[in-house]
Amino acid sequence: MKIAIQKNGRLTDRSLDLLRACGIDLPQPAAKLVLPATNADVQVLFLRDDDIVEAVSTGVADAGIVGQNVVSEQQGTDLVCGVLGFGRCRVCIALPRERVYTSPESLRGLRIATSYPRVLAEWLKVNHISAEVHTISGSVEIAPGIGLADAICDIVSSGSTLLANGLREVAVVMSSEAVLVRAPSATTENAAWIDRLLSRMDAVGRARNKKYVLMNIPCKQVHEAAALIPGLRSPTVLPLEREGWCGMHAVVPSDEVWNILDALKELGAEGILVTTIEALIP
Ligand code: PRT
Ligand code: ZN
Repeated sequence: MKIAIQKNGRLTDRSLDLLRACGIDLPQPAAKLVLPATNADVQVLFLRDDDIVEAVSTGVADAGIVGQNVVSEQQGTDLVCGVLGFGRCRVCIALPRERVYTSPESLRGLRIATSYPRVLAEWLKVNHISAEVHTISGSVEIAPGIGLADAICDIVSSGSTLLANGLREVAVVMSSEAVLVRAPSATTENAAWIDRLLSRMDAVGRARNKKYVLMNIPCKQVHEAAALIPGLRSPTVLPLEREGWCGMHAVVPSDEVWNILDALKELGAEGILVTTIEALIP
């Protein structure tokens, strides 16, 4: 199996981490373009993100990890088989701070600079706006300042780049995150392998927002504690050797752990362990 990921960019580390968390052992990448796994018949191909959709659509790679924004621009949406929950951003239209914006109508007749001409043209069409789309390959955010355009359409994540260039976001053209793409020519066997990879990726994604909480608690408090840590189906409750005490375990959303710990302590819980989960298969 050949899996294409970004060689050197925002998605590289998270893509490698995800493949490793799925159980594919990958050594530290050297300067090479191909990295073989040490425990499976898998090779990771390092490409520019702009080349991943083509590599997958032509079958050079069996699968790839790339931003939905790139996939949409290159009209590869049919190749997407799953969303991966990282690399989140949005493709937005931004205007110089002083320019008035009330609705997409405010963009009529403007020159809009972008590296996403197809995605932008589609949005303008849906909104029945005619505007001039200027395709530029980088540094889009400086285009209005140097008189090259009236507005831009570019990727935004925190918004600080827009702010630094005197621009403000006025409309979201698309939301994006990293996705898994699959070769249309994949054999049944390869397609099944990629399906398994995707379910492992989902399991890793689900586990990322969860912790496993274990504790000892007086048995008479188990019912009340179960309301705090309902777990997936129900918490696990086991009798302890010491009479009147139980062991209790459950999966808990990570962002609730802090508040739940205090409440469990108040119920008399002791020896509370909070651990990470590697994968969660429902
Ligand atoms: O060299 P190669 O072609 O492979 O990389 P690249 O430079 O084209 O892409 P890269 O590494 O910048 O981004 C890869 C993918 O990460 C994108 O296609 C998106 O799917 C995703 N992503 C997530 C982002 C951002 N967040 C992001 N913030 N891609 C780019 N940015 C840019 C943004 O355009 C702005 O200029 O980062 C800058 C800072 O953003 P703010 O809003 O946080 O200031
Ligand atoms: Zn790129």
